[in-house]
Amino acid sequence: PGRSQGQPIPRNQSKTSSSLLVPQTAVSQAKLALAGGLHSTRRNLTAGHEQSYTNIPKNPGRHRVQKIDVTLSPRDPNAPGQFGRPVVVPPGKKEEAERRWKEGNFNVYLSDLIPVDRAIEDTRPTGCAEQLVHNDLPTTSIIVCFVDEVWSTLLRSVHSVLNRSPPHLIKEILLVDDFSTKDYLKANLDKYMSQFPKVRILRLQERHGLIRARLAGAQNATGDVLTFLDSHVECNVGWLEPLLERVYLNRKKVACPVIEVINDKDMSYMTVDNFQRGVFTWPMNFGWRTIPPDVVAKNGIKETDVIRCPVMAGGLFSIDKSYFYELGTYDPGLDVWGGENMELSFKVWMCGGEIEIIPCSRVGHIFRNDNPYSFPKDRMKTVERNLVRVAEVWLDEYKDLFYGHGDHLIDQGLDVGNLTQQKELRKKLKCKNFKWYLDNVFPDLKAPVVRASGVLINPALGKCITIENTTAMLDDCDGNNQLQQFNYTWIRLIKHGEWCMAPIADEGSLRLQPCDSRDKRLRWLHKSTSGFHPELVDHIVFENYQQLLCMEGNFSQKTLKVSTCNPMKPYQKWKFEKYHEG
Ligand code: UD2
Ligand code: MN
Repeated sequence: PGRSQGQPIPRNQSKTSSSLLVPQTAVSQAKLALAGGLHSTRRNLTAGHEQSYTNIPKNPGRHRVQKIDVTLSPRDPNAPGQFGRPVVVPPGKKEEAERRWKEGNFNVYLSDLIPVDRAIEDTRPTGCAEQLVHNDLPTTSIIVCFVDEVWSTLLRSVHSVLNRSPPHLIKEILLVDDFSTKDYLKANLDKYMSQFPKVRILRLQERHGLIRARLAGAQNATGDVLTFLDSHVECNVGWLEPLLERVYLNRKKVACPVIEVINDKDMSYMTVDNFQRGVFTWPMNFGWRTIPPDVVAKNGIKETDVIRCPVMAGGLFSIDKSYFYELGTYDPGLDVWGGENMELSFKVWMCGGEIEIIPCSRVGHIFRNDNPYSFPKDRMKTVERNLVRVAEVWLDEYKDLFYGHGDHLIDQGLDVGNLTQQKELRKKLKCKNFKWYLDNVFPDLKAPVVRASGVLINPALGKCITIENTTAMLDDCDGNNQLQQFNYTWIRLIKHGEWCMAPIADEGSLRLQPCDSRDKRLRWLHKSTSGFHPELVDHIVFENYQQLLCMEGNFSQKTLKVSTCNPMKPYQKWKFEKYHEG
């Protein structure tokens, strides 16, 4: 996994810029998605308003979203960063600014320079201000977890909530201090926040990590809905009501604002491209994808339409508190940071809920290239371990795609802890399987359960592998012969039904054995000198992972053997009938 999570595509930025941490630009992704042709149903992309509005609860009275923003006539309109404008570090302060960068992995010097209650531009699409929400929306507890957050950004987050939300909807703002070490947070925070009766500070006595810190916040929350925020955000005008409205319409909806970009270098508030969804690529890397423009046009999708979201970014969302508990909250076995957004997303979708991005709700967030705080254990291992927990509980037969694209840390004895409770929970909630999720929520994800399949041919010999008793032999190719059918899995097993191809070292022969996903002897690297690609058949060999021996056919007999790999030997080159893109 990368060192941090990518940001959505800011508007008016070069679409080909690679500095945005966005794996795919809007343009190239449009081509990709169209090639798949899977985007054509409106149902998969936007929420059905029709459906939601049919079960409107009790009081149908509605009003326009309130435009509450006490920063609109700022005390100092000329202050740096006012109205979300970019700020330049004054000459002579460059060194100081550079030095202070690492306090938060963004321009901390500039953050301290701009007002904690600055105004920002109202970036909502046209039409949002006219939308109606119910008069009797539920109240919410805002939960902000932080560890050693920069003073000015923490304050700006809190001010933006207080200044731009209808007061009666905010039950409380819970600041959960995840065992920060910075003195200013210990000495000054209580005093500063005491001017706001709704703000409560919860101090954890040991480092919980953001996942368990959120759970501690939830335990202490008294509002109907939980709204989670990161500690370096700026909520925009009218951000809250549209989120609560979705939860009100259906308590199983999890509502996310559009996450906008607070530039880490100049602290400007940048709006983002419309129509972005949260998705993931293997091995479960979160990312943003824009719905292609012609799909938007063809389906008549409006800028204000709620977007169905396969996975949430993680940090900012509203969820009905009782529903959150019904779902068993987060897996409390997840540590520190990472993967919890996948877990909750799969859980919500597969167990009867929905995740939506609400374009009329917008919150800015500082995306950073690296976590500014330390991890109690190795960072990569922590994230990998979290993801393995998610994969084992939720991915079913698709988990091999995760392992096959990843680093196989699980092979190196990674202890992921006990998963019984999580698996029990999934059963108890009668959740749907991962295939259902792929078919219904994220049909454009490429997820073939095997990497290659069909007959396994040696092009130089013109022969295929066949099974006699349990021994692998060569024979004339026959695609209809069951004994010649193999699957090549993402974790590099060559499977014939439930049996796996194994080298028998002393004989040098090849035989089927019961599969064991941990047995490295059963793994075959389908190697080519220039990467894995079916067209490169001339270069492809099957090299045994453990013994570094290659599969080789015999010219005069029908036999197969394993022998020392030699890229010059054509009888060591193999090709599957079909390769599946994933
Ligand atoms: C994103 C999410 C973040 C979380 C993470 C994956 C957004 C905007 N942000 O990464 O919320 O879902 O992906 O796990 O969607 N924190 C603690 N204790 C810790 C570590 C972090 O309290 O041990 C706090 C931290 O101060 C911050 C929040 O948790 O307020 C999220 O951490 P981050 O900002 O480093 O995560 P981010 O935005 O890179
Ligand atoms: Mn963050």
